[in-house]
Amino acid sequence: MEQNLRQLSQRVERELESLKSSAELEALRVRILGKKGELTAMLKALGGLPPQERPRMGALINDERQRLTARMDEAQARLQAAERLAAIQSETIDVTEPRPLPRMGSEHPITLVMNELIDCFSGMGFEVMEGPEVELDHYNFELMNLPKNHPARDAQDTFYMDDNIVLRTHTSPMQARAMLTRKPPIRIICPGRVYRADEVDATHSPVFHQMEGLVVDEHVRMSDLRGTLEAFAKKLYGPTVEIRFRPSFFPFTEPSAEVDLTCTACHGKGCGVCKGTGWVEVLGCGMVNPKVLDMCGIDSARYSGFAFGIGLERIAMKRYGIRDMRLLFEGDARLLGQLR
Ligand code: 2U9
Repeated sequence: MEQNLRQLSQRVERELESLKSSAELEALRVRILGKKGELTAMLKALGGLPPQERPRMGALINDERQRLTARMDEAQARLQAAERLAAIQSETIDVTEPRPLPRMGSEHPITLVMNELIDCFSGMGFEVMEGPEVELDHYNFELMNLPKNHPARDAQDTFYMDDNIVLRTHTSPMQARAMLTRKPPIRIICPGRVYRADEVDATHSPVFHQMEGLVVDEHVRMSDLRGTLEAFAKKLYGPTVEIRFRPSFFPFTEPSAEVDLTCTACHGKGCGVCKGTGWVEVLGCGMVNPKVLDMCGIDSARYSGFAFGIGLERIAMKRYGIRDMRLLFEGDARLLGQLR
């Protein structure tokens, strides 16, 4: 039995040297030291020896068990360390490896133009105010001097939710709210989506964007309106651009005007863009109708104001050479990607 023990011990030593994984080591541990293992079997076989040999042989087997246990623990520590290192190396990320760029989003041309206009008017001391797109008839029409029988309220132009609620047809109701809740001086711009029951074509859409501006204070004059719009035009299109006012009519302003800028494509000489006139219409404006001031709680005997309205689609289409308004609403990434 002593010889068997020595052979077992040498065999286990050899196997310990050639182990490749901690799983193999565990299998060896079970095969030698486990309940049904080879060394355990030797202990069980002690009963077959003559009684005087049993204590010495028993001690030899127990010593060998302790020694092998220690050797296996050592091997386990070594194998586990190697396995951990291999795992770390295989999981290392090469941060220098080139990879395809993720698809980037881009701002919509309307957003680009809106932000540009907000920057321009903020620089002149205007504050941005936004409000609801679903509005009371009272704010959208009545306070804007568009009484119940006014042609601009025609069902063809307005989306009525019910008798009193509409999708706002302009951002003016926001300015009415400002006048009703604040005291002059008021200097605000109201950008946002507005709705009109128009058929879709290259220049019309039932939803579009406006930015309206309102200034109310003592002694506000038409020359203030002109100076403000001239500064806006030069900031947006450069110092050589000129503006001209043409008389117009809006129920909420009196007097009213439409404003043209010199055509930036031909610098006023006349071309296809401006249909040979040298001028391009960009916005409408006027002095706030005193009736509107009074209905909005501002004393028209003391205060006056000017207002303007800019269609953002028109500016964006000119700025980016987009000929069909539908392109602005279709969300085709190929269009948006070109303007990044
Ligand atoms: C208040 C009083 C007056 C806003 C104004 C216009 C002229 C105008 C158009 C421009 C292009 C609409 O989007 S568009 O089609 N707007 O011409 N808007 S004056 O006047 C106001 C606003 C608020 C309290």
